[in-house]
Amino acid sequence: MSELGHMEGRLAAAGLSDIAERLDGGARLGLADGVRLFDCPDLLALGWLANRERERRHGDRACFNHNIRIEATNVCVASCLFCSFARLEPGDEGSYTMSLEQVWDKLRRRRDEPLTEVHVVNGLHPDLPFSYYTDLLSGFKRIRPDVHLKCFTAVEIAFFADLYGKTDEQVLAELMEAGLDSLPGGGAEIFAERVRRKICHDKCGTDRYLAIHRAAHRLGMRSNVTMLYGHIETAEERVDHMLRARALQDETGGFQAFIPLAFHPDNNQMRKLPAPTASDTLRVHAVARLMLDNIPHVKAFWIATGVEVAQTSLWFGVDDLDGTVQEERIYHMAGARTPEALTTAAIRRLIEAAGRTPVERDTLYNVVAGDVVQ
Ligand code: V47
Repeated sequence: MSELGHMEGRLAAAGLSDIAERLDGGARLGLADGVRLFDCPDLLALGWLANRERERRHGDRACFNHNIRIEATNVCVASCLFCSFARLEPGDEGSYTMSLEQVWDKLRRRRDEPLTEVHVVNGLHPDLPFSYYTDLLSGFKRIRPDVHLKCFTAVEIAFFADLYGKTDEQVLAELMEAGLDSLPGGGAEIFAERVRRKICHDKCGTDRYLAIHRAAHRLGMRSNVTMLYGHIETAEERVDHMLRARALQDETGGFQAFIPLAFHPDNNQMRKLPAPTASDTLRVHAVARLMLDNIPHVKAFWIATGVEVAQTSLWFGVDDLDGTVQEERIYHMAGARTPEALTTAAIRRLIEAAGRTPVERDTLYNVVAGDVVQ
């Protein structure tokens, strides 16, 4: 039997033939299809389908980014059950807020490195002036005007608007004026209201998260969208999350990447839950590739998935491994045993060893000069 014939038999046995045919005809998958994909017992059949879509878009390329992560404060007024990073009050044990000089120093120390992105995520600090954030951005641009600033989740934007008495659009416009280039995808968690009420009831809700991304796209910025999985959400709620992201993407086209984030249970209020398994992680990335026909990239954030699973995911729908990262606290405080940084050479080696072709990209997915696209 030919390999294709073998796979057709396998897809039929897994009950996925009709989905494969509809994908071939360019049809979109719906909620019930997504739930069937999650329920499918044959992980390799699911992966084969996702890999087919991945290779149609990206061939054998896998991209990564030379970036750094900065978390300027972990003081946070929100009480998300999954979070191990936040400290409620400025004086609480383990809380910190960097001075602007300390924040800028993180970039100054890497002034000569060919990094292309700074990714900033913070707690929701109740006492800082708005100028802390605008100065943070303009200071970065003074140090390295060429570096792309991907800063502040939609949840932070909503918090700034409420705290400083501005509209969401005003906040975005003023931050852009100071140097903001795009929004990261954090804060999405699970869009279904049932889950949000339980795990993150006191921060920006789903409609506002999506409205802020819509506004950012209208202002000309790009952004990402994440999904925190492996806690109390159902398969249906995962697919619903993907469909809400897909619907906004139909409107604006502004999302670049969908990023599933594996829940890490250490040191937070959901610590009794087990961490998602490797096969669940591969499944979530594969289903995302199949549901999200309009979002170009599916990213495995290697800090969250683990390096080995991130590498394997390159055959399960994933075409992007995020970046070098350098310093990461949110996952490491929640029990991640991944390294805190990878060099670009190490990421390239991982990608090549997985049988893919590494391509260094910038935040907007331009190939970085000097890298070659085959
Ligand atoms: O929104 C927090 C998640 C997110 C835990 O846009 C946790 O390129 C698992 O959004 N276990 C912030 N996850 C990080 C983020 C991100 C990461 C990489 C790339 C991009 C991008 C964005 O981290 C939060 C939350 O969903 N998170 N605590 C935890 N215990």
